[in-house]
Amino acid sequence: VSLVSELRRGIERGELRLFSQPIVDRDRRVIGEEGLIRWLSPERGLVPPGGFIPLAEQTGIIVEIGEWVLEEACRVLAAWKREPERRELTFSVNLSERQLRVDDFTERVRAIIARHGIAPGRLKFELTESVLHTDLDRTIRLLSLLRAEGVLSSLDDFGTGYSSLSYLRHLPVQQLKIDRSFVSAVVDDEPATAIARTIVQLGRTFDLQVVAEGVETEEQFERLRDLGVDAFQGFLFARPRPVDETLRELNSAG
Ligand code: G
Ligand code: G
Ligand code: MN
Ligand code: NA
Repeated sequence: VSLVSELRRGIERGELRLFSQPIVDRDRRVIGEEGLIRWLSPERGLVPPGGFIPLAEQTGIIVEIGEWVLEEACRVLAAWKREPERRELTFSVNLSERQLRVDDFTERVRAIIARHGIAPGRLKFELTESVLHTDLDRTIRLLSLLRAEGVLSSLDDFGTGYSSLSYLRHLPVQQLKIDRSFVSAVVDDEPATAIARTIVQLGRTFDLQVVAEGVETEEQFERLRDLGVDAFQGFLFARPRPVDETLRELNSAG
């Protein structure tokens, strides 16, 4: 059996799992979570996204996977809405370029949000700079439509793409995520520190929240906080875990 047909069958059998990882503010208070998909395959075990997302993108299966992720995200947000301590949290969903190319993408997003009765401003889409390479005008239009609905957008893995920075003037995003490669080097590498500092300045200029991802040590956290980074994500604070675990914690905390 090919990996594609295994994946198709796995989706039918409900083998996808949504994990999530907290994002914290400068005082380490949780302000949101990022959804991170895994595939729990009976044959292959817990497959990380790198093991099937590229294939899903090539074959278009990512569109179906993306809808499922969005459903899960909205399910979580609907549960949080009932909790005074969590109702303000955002949930971020990674978006592949392919998903943006679906004709009625924004209508579908709107419909799922409405069906779950969640506040659009709690949902955030993470896009990499690669989505800017094809049909930038359309991407800008879609993100503007989402923004008009209240949905937030973020540029993920920021600093690793080959895009011109001029698009930042036109792109309706509200957040930049400093790529892990700069974060892991920030303590003893001056160029990485300079890049992180530059991203913070860009964020200030364009009024965007700046998040550092992949924070693993206290030293990195302190350094990035000194640079002015607004929010942080990484193993130092918490590892990704199944969203159902977080919802169970919520229920048992009652
Ligand atoms: O959890 P992990 O670090 O292995 O995730 C690796 C990458 O997989 C993430 O950076 C993200 O870009 C991608 N990814 C994770 N979950 C999703 C998802 O739900 N949809 C898409 N399109 N990509 C995802
Ligand atoms: O969307 P994106 O590809 O940026 O997803 C972030 C990835 O980084 C996820 O796969 C997640 O599991 C992983 N990750 C999250 N925190 C850390 C960390 O502190 N260190 C490392 N090495 N990876 C992390
Ligand atoms: Mn991401
Ligand atoms: Na990232």
